[in-house]
Amino acid sequence: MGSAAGPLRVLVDMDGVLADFEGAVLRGFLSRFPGEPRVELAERRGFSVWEQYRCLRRDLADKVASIYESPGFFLGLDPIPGAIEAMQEMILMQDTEVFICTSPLRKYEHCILEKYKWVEKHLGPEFVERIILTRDKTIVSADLLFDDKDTIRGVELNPSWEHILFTCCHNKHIQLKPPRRRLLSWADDWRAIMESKRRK
Ligand code: U2P
Ligand code: MG
Repeated sequence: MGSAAGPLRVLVDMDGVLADFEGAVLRGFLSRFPGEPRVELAERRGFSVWEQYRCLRRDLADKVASIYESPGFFLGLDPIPGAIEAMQEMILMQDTEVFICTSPLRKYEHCILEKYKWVEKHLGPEFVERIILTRDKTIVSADLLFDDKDTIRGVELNPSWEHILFTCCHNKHIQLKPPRRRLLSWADDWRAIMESKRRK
C-alpha cells in the first residue's frame, strides 16, 4: 500500500498496455497465413493468443507463435494510443517512481533485446533504466501494477501492488469482482487511480 511518507511506486506492463501486441499478431498472421482461419480482435478471449489459436485448430498454435517469435516483431509494435504521453507525464510527477515491468517470452532470443530497443525508441534512455524484466511480477514490490493479464500469479501469494486491469481485446468481457479495478484505456483516469493510492 502507498504510504503518506514514501513516493508512490507504479509498475506499467508492456505488451497490451504500452505496446500493441494483439494488433501486430493478427496483422502478422494474416499476411503470413492468409488462407488460414484466424481470431479477429473482437473474438479474442483469454490472455494467451497461443491457447485460443490452439482451440481453433491444434496446428494453428505454433503458426501464431511463429509470428511473435519472429525477429523484428517486438521492435515493430505500435504504441497503444496515449501510452507514450501518459508515461512521459507520469515520470515527471512528484513523489512518483515509474517502472516498466514486462515478462520475456520463454523463447527470448529476439524478444528481450527488442523490448529494450522499443523502450529506447519510443520512450527514451531514461525509461531503459526503468525496465524490470521478470517472469514473476508478484515478487516486485510496488503500490500499483497496470497490466492487461487478468490473473497474475507467482511465488508471492500476496503481492504488494494493486493490480489495475488494463482493458485489452482479450479481457474486456471479464466481469471483475469488487474491489478490483480497471483502466479502460490511457484516455481513462489513470491519474485518479494513482491519487487514490497516495491517500491510503
Ligand atoms: O509470455 C511472455 C510475455 O509476452 C507477452 N505475451 C505473450 C503471449 C501472449 O499471448 N500475449 C502476450 O501479451 C506478455 O508480455 P507483457 O505483457 O508482460 O509485456 C507476456 O507476459
Ligand atoms: Mg501485458
